[in-house]
Amino acid sequence: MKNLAVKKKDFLINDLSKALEKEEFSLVFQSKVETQSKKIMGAEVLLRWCHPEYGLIPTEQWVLLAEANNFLPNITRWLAANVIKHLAKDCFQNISLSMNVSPNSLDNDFADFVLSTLRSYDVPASRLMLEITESAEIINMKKLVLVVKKLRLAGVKIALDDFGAGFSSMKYLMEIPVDSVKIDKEFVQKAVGSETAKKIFHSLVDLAHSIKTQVIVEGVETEEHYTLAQSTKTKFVQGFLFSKPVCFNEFKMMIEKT
Ligand code: G
Ligand code: MN
Repeated sequence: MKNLAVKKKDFLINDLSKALEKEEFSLVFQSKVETQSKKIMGAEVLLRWCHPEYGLIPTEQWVLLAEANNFLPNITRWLAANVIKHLAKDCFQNISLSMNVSPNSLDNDFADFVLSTLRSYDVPASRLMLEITESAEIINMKKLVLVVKKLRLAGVKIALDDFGAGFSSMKYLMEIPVDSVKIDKEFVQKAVGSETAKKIFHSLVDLAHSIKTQVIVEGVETEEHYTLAQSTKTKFVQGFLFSKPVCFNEFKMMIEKT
């Protein structure tokens, strides 16, 4: 006998397999802000899945199911195509956009798809950033490094996401050539109340800078977090202090005002 949670999970997997064709995914945009000027220079584009019956499903929940059931590569392609379409819009001319990619969806076919879509929309590759998440274990590091090199050679920017939070951050940083690291939100947040955490936060930023990698501080929710990020001379900040993830129209209004 299956319990209700398992039953619900089975339903969700089945529904998730059809969510793309049923157009149940939407995009939200969270500003990335230049640290000193507070000017919006881009956004991270995030996916939201609105289930017809259960409503908004928390991302952590469906991403795990999608990863385990091999739906993620198709969903990631759909996201990439839509991000690039948005980059081609007039209102986004001076904006860069980033998106999350699980390392195991980042294969050669995906890279070719991204590069040909960029070409067909005549969008410079440097306006797209792929954030490699540490959520899944990397199955084939050698292959991943080749794909990352190919994308970077074409101009696409690569970031290491949630840096410092997982077990493999340092290994990833040693093996994968990246343009940016996004320091996991926990570091700036904990740094406010603890001298030790503050030192760790500074060390992570210094480490990234010392290997000529740009830093984006995530999870900036308060003025205190912002002051701390500012003190490290990191280039970009992201977090609820500036904006939560918002729909296209709202984000468009925000960049018009900036
Ligand atoms: O892991 P990744 O960097 O892709 O994180 C994106 C997620 O982090 C989004 O779901 C977004 O809502 C959340 N997020 C963004 N800014 C903040 C913040 O300032 N505080 C918290 N708690 N979550 C945030
Ligand atoms: Mn991210």
